[in-house]
Amino acid sequence: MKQQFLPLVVRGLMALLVIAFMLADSNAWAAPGQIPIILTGADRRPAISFDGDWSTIVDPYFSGLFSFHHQERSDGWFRNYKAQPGDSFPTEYDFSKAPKLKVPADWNTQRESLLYYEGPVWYEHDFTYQPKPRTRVFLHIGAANYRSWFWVNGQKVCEHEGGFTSFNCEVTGAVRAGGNFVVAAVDNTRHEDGVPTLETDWWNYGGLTRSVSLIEVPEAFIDQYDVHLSRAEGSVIEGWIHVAGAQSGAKVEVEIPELDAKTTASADKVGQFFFQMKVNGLERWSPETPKLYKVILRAGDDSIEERIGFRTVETRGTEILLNGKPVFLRGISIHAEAPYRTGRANTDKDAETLLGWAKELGCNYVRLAHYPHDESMLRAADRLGLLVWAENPVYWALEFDNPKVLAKAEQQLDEQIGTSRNHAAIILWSMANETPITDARTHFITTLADRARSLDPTRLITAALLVRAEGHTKIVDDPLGKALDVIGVNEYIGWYEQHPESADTTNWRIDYQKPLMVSEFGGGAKAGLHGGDKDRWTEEFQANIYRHQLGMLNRITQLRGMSPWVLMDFRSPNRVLAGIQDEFNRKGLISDQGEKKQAFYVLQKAYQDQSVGKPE
Ligand code: GCB
Repeated sequence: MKQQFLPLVVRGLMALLVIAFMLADSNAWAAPGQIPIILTGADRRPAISFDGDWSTIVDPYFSGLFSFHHQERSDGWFRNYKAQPGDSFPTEYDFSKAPKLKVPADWNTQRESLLYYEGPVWYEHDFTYQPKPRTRVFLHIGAANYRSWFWVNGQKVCEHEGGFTSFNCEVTGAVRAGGNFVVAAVDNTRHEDGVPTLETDWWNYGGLTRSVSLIEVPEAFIDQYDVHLSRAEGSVIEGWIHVAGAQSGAKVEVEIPELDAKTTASADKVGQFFFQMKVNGLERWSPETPKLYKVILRAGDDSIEERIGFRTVETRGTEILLNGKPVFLRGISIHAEAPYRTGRANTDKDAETLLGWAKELGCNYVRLAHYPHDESMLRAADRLGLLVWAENPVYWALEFDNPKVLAKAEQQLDEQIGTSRNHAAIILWSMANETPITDARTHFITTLADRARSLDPTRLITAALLVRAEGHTKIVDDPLGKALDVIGVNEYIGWYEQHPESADTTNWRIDYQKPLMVSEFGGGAKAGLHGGDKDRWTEEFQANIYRHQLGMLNRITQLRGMSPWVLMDFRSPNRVLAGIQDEFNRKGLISDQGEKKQAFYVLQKAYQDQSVGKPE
């Protein structure tokens, strides 16, 4: 009896261990008990770039990861096995013979057969490496849409969900001296419980859409930091630095050479170093003077050199104050669609083109819709002096009553704020776009808003709400407004409802004494198609919408800004009208080939004359 019992216990324990291992492995994000590493300013660190051609295999049935009985394979394609003479089994894949795709880029616009593809694609890249003592190594992925799995030399290093934020897989124990390889599986399948979910109005570009690199850091290293101007005291720069693996008694140093300012700070128990330093002669960052300072952060053997602007943003009643002064946000909404070539935007040149057009339009502000944009876009906004509404992909009808979906949205929010928090340009964190009004939704997004506020109390929280109508009155009373600092509303008078002229007789009732932004309005036009004001799809029709909208918006005394929809035409599978849309949302002021439509000039005139946004 006893003899039988012991092996049973052992077997039970072993089974538990296997289950624990499987659980840990299925969430291989980070070792159990460890928080995944978010790297602020990853692009400021020296890195070994993995950008370029990767070998790729399109795998619609995911047979590289799952066996014929749908079990995860131990001999999956992540092993990058090369068939040997005399093997007793066939090897039915070979990365060295597989076609290439460029990284960073979506796959849809690189290969005609992949334009509509939704499913897994395998990527493989060889590299040589020399491990260094006392060094931790991370694979840094700028973005992989939507789910992704990574292996280095056949060893799984992480998996990730969310297509628009960067993440880091620790590979310290997986890299070896000499030849190495990294294999990734990226799957852009849409999911009901995804963030975003099944329905969106943009192309589901898949792949390693942003840069991939290898980043080396010392054993104790700066992972996150926040350096900003104090709202309370105008000449105090404050913030914190977090050092992963900080030793007790360690110190950090913050220096801004141009201001002759330097301070040191000691760690608290969790490796966070808070600091404050008084500075003299600070030139504040603003759209008129987008001054950036070199900021050097040092912690033991680690250091980072940043370019940071200093400004404050807050609300007072229905006003938005930038550096203590009321500001009107003359904006435009922008998708991360690459100008001229379509596909996902991801280069400095894309950012310069898109934001250059926004400047030409007379903007001081852009809404970067509907997900976190690339770091190059945020750096360009800092340089060019464009205030930014930064948005998470909580778009339309998520499964708001599903706690797993909330966890996914929270993870993406943490990654977005953690990586982007030092951009002076960002003044608004947007929690959602056009969500259905239900209790579950309000609870879900309020939870996100609270989280964003606690992660970053220096900025304003907003969301793009839907409005309802009673007769000629548009009413803004969505209960979510309570959770916001700035109310955003989308409306399409003259396009999805009524006529452009209907705007002239529309009144607005806003049930919140908070700043109001019209975060979207607009209409579609095909560049080069002309006709009368009443001919839908012509440039004249679109321009007419803008003229009437601008008149109406000027009567909303609480209005503090606008970001019409949208700067440039973008691909959307919902837009199928042949000869006009051809799978592009045509509400751009500029076509995807860079042609400016008449409405561009209507808005430009209003922004340049500053005839919109008259003070109350
Ligand atoms: C909206 C959405 C945006 C769409 C736009 C449209 O309200 O927020 O994502 O693309 O309307 O064109 O219908």
